[in-house]
Amino acid sequence: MKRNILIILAMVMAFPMIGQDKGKNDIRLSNKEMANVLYVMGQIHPDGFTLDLNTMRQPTEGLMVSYKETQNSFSSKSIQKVLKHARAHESYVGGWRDPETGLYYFDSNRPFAEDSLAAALAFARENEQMIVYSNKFGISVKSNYEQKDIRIIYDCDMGSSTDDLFALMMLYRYMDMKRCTLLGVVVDRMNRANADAVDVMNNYYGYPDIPIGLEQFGVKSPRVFIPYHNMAYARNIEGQPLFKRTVGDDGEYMDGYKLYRKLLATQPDKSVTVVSVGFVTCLSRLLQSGPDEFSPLSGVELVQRKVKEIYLMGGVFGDSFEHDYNFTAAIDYSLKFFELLPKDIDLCFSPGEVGDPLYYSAKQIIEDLSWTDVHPIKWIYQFLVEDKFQKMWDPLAVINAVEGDEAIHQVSQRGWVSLTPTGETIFTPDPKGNARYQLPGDAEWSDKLLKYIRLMTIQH
Ligand SMILES: [Ca+2]
Repeated sequence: MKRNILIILAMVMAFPMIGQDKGKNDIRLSNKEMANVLYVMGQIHPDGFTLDLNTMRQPTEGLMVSYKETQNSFSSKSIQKVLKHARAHESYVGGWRDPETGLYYFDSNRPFAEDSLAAALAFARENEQMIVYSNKFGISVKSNYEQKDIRIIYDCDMGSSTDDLFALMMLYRYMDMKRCTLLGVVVDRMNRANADAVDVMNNYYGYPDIPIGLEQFGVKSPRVFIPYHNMAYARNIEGQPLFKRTVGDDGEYMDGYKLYRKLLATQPDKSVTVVSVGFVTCLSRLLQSGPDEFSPLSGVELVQRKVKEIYLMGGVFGDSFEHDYNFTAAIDYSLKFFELLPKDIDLCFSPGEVGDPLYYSAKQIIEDLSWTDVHPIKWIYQFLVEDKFQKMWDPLAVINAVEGDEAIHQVSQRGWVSLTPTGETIFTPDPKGNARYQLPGDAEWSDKLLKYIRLMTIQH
């Protein structure tokens, strides 16, 4: 009996990465022997483990959610109950140690495919579980979030870096999970091709009717990192358009600031969250606007009444010497934005240095989109760039806006931010201030955040 347990443990330890062998194991263990194995597994893996009882392997793919029925099963005594449940269900047992109490918990797990995060989260919520665990990425996704009425206008400089596309992808995923409503997308980089790219994304991700606005008088000839503006017009070998669009070649886009006015006018007071990950040109023109067909209010009055908070990708704070791009590239608009913005609107800045370590390589992007041959972001990496990486700056503002400060490594104390004519952002601490900024995380935090974004990429 002892020999069997030792053999099994040696297998589990020697081949933890081989999870594909679905055949049942030849060595059959009694409940008592299996309980011993699980107990020892817990001792060997203080940070947790998952074991497929059929293969005696630790799975390397899939999402895991614990069943409510085996909740609060800790110590060796409860293993039999967990084992019985697991054998009657999918035969997965997980173990983890609660760092607060020091108790080691065992539970019966239900597996989900790695690309079924929304379903796994829904099951976790039904089962009152706090997390969904990804075997592939080794990260936990919080499931016990509060479902809030978050109404977002996403304002981006689509058409240069691909992080704007990934941040938009995250917003669709959050909508799939009913965590926010995307009211509209404002493109603050001129050229209708950039708005057409958003039209493609809306259609690809199943939200074809989200309105799109486009900047008409913004930054002249801004820097372009990856010239993907022709993505919307890609065709297959037969000459047919690859991607569906709603607006199409003949349609028109409303001026960006006008779309802001139209959307804000119909929203409840203090209900709108703006996520601005490009230039603030449309926001600046909105603040300078007067009454129109959508609202009798001036731009400043409309923003003051309807906008609750703004998450901004940009700014340089603390010891960082990095040059800010988003504010300085449109400095006249940026100065007006800071001057006119009502002081009671909350601001949270995501400086470049927070997203700098989140390198999403072209190879990983292609790999994570291997579930399809035709995808707008994949197209860019297949045909325009081969080996560039992309720093995931913009998704950090989106994650913060939807999931709150706890999803970010740390945010600064409150204060006021002002902008100098040379583009410096000056932070003055004050508990009554309207602004805070994200602080960079350590390597482990950055790695986990990138894996979280990758997990969102593989959903479909
Ligand atoms: Ca951007």
